[in-house]
Amino acid sequence: MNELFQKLSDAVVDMDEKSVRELSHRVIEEKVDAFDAIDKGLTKGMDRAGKLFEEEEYFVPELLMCADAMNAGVEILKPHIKIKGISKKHKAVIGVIEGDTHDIGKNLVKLMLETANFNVIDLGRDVSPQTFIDKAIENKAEIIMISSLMTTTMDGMADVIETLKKQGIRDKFKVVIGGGPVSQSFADKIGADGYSKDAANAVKLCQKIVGEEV
Ligand code: B12
Repeated sequence: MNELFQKLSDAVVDMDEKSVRELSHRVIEEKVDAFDAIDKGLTKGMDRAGKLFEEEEYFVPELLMCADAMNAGVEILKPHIKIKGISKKHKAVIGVIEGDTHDIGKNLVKLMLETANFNVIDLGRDVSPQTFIDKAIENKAEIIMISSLMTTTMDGMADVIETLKKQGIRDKFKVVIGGGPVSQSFADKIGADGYSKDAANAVKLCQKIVGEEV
């Protein structure tokens, strides 16, 4: 692994925004892959911070500072990501399900999709099932993308699909889900069209869904 990735990951864990900025500029100068730097460096650091939170070594303020450090790096690297894009702009709506305010992962998925030329409408967090549907209709989106980080909120994803069925419009949209407690078997159980464990694979999945595999 590139030593810069490890350093980026460490700097996120250390809440060291200044180092994250410097290292991100080095990534660009040294022509290291920007996407890998986000995926294997910054995101890895956020995952490690998450584990420290679970071990009660870090608390909410620390996590928020880690997230700020991670985002500072993402902003610098974003314009340098090279993903083979799709030819025309397919539309997706994305949001975090009702009751849930964890949006770091959702923001990364959105960023990667936009880099691949998707037109992504961000509904934010704590989004009700009906809002997902209303916004998808309003924006003529092809894909509804739902994120959930909590076992207590993930059933809201099933509500989106059930409501689509009740309203007779299930076949108008592809529903793609993701987030910590979500799995392929959960996606199958609720009848979602796709699941991805991370942002990189979410792009491949959506490209496949719109029939523009690259
Ligand atoms: C950061 C964090 C926070 C931050 C959130 C900041 C923010 N703006 O998002 C803060 C400190 C605010 C927070 C608050 C809370 N948190 Co919290 N938090 C976390 C933590 C540590 C990391 C999550 C994260 O950002 N990971 C990094 C990102 C990059 O990864 P990710 O989200 O998984 O996303 C990737 C993939 O999952 C996927 N993906 C994500 N979404 C989607 C969507 C689609 C469509 C697709 C295809 C893919 C995809 O791609 C992403 C990128 O690769 C997790 C623990 C963990 N290890 O997950 C707990 C965790 C999720 N939190 C938890 C809890 C309980 C809370 C609180 C209730 C705590 C409290 N008592 O106040 C509140 C929640 C308030 C609310 N109602 O939402 C629990 C949830 C437990 C459960 N019930 O399941 C966890 C699991 C910690 C734990 N073990 O206790 N939290």
